[in-house]
Formats: sequence, C-alpha cells, structure tokens
Amino acid sequence: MSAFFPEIKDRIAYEGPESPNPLAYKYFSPDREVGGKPMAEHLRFAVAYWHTMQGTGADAFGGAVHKRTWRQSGDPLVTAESTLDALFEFITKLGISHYCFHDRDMAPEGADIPESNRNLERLVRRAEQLQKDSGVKLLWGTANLFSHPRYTHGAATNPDPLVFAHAAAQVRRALDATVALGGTGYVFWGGREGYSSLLNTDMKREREQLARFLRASVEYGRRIGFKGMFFIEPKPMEPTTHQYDFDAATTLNFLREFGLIDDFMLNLEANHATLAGHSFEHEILTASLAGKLGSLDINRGNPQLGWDTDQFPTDMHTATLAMWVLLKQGGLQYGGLNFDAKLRRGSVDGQDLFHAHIGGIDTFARALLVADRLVRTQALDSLIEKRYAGYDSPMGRKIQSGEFDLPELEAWAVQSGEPTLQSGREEALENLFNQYLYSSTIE
Ligand code: XUL
Ligand code: CO
Repeated sequence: MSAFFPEIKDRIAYEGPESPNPLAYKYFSPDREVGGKPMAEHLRFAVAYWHTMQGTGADAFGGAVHKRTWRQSGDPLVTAESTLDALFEFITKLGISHYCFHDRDMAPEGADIPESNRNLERLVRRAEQLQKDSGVKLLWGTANLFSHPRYTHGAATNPDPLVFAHAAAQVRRALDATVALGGTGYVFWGGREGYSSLLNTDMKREREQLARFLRASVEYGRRIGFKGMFFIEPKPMEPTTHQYDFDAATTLNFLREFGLIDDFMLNLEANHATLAGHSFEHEILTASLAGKLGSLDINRGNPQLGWDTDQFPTDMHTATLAMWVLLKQGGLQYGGLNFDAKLRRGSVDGQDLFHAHIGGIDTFARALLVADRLVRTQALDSLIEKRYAGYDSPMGRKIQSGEFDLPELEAWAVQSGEPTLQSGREEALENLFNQYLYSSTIE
C-alpha cells in the first residue's frame, strides 16, 4: 500500500465531532448501530471511478490541471492498471466499501470491438483480485455510451442502426463485467439519448428504440445470471437540450408506457434534480412513492451556476431530507450512495480527494443520525398526519374510500358551511427541523 497516496499514512478513522484533524471522520463511525443496523450498511458509499480517479480539473475553458501519479505511463493499458490499483488504495484508506465504474473508465477503448473487449476483460480480472484482497465491492457498473464520437447523435436513439449495435455490444460486455465483479446494480444514464432540434428528430422512433434497447439489455443480463437491479438515472438536459429521461416522473412514465416498469428502479442524482427544477428530496420521494427508489448519486450543483457542476455534498439540509425518505422506505436494497462528484479545478492535490470524500461521507453520516431521530420521534410525521386529521371523520373516510358522489359532497358542504383556514406552520416547522439538524443529542 501507500504507492499513490503516500501523504495519507493510515486509514481515515472516526475521531468524533470535536476532532481538529481534517483527515478524520467527525460522524462516520461505520459500526455504530442506527435503527438496528450498522451505519456503513445504511450508507453503502461508493467512489465514482470516473471523477475520482480520472478527473483532471478540465473545463470548457481549459485542459487538465490535476496531475496524478497513476497516469504517468504513456501506455494506456499500464495507466489503466495503475489507475485501478490507485482506486483500491484510495477506497481502502477512506475505509468505505464500494465503487462504481463505466466500462471505459476501467479499460481504454481499443482499435476495434474485440480489442476493447480484451482490454476490459484484462482489467476486470485485476479488479476481481483487488476486490478479493481488499474486501471492497462493486456497487454498480455502466457503459459509457456518450464520449466516443460515434455517439454524437445518441446511442440507442441514434438514427443509424450500426451505432445502436455498437452500443449493444458495449452494454453486453459491461454487463458481463458487472456480473463478474458482483455488482448489485447496473445503471443506464441516458448520455446523449435526447435531442437538440425537432427539425431533424423523429422523437417517436427514438423513444421506441430506447425502450427496445433496454428490453434487450434486461433480457441479456438475466440470461447471464445478473441478480441485481437495473437502474435508470434521469437527467433533464446536458449534453442534449431535451434528455428523454428528464426526471423521476418522466422516467417512470416512460417505463410504464413501454412495459419496463417491473424491470427497473431509479438512480437519482442531486445535481440532475436541481437541473430539472426540483429538489433532490422531491425526486427521491417521487421514486419512493412508486416503489422505485433504487440508488443515489449524492453530488450537488451550485446555485450560481446553471450546469452540472457535480460538487461534493456538504449541505446537511438536503442530505437529511434524503436520508429521511430513504429510512422511511426501509433503505436501499440494491443501491447505495455513489458520490459522482469531482474536485473543483483549483483543488489540484491528491489529498484534496480525501478532504472531498471525508466531507461528503460525514455530511451523510450525520444526516442519517438526524433522520433516524426524526423517524424515531415522529416529530414531523405526527404533525403532517394531524394536518390531514379531517379525513378521519365519517365523511373524510368516505372520500378516502372513494365511495362518494359529487351531489353527496355538495350537500355536506352546504350543511357544514365554510371551512376554517388553518395555518400550514411552515416557518415553525423549519425551526423545528433546524433544531433537529443542529442538535448535539445525536452525537
Ligand atoms: C452524468 C452522470 C453520469 C452517470 C453515469 O451527468 O451523472 O456520470 O452517473 O453514467
Ligand atoms: Co450520476
């Protein structure tokens, strides 16, 4: 060990909320029991291969500024191997359990499909060994169907069937890799599945193609013994103007429309939610109510910037509401909390990767503790329930059961007169929520 992060000597440890050590956890204490299971099991944190290991700090205005020792070789396969080794050193030193990858993160694309497949198989074998040695697990795999120039006009939704076939070939092998590495999930993020102009787009066809592609992928995955869950990750825009998987509600509708609803759950990303004009918790609850909350990408956007900045999460408010919904649905059976977050361009040191992940891990660890207390005390739930107490009256029950007609309700309204306007107590509830958020009781 300590080949790539020599400045981090030991595994990051829990030192409690008052520790002055920036390289220690203040709240993440993996074995601490929360609601009957260890904290680490609730959270199942995953490092995102692409941002954490391959991030360069490049943006639309300038190239790579993050130099990393694991990408010094001129040979792409040697670089891929040292990147994989560095990933496992990083996760082990962080003391968390999982990672997520795209096929092309793990292994470089070859000159043709067979060479790409050989590259991936070679790296998957190495990952299998590293997983065995370290105990680190794969949360989910996916295929990068958006970076290569052939996917400029989409992958499954491309007007050219040969592009569709290339995408199918990639998903086939990415599924093979996910199964070999024991992933509990497989993600489809729409990448370039969307359009920028209706002047050149047959939207009906493209949505049907996407559905057919997903159907075939599920069939293949099940055929090779994939026992995990297929996830779709909604995003409203970027790279295309109109992404087909706009948000949770749009994606659920798509899955129902094409008979795919039983085969998929959603992987929801915080920054994608805000781009769609929603809060993260709105998206999470929308999926949860449909029984489709599968996994989370826990980055965040920036209120001043209107694009997918993929920053590390530090906002306790959002994280707590997310964990609150998650606990109430009994956790995530197949998923976990994948960072999908990258360092700011100016954070050039390898050590910054530790600070970023430690902050995100502690944010969600504390959020879990607060959410658990909210669930146990029912502080908010009992008030919400009270707000709807009128439905416990005889007529309220009738309405809930659906056994009423409009004239009957009119007669009741005439007889009862004008309803009393009740306060929603929003400000008082915000104060109560803050009291929980900042309470030291949970520590
Ligand atoms: C893109 C995004 C992806 C997916 C996996 O915005 O979130 O990284 O999570 O392809
Ligand atoms: Co994501």
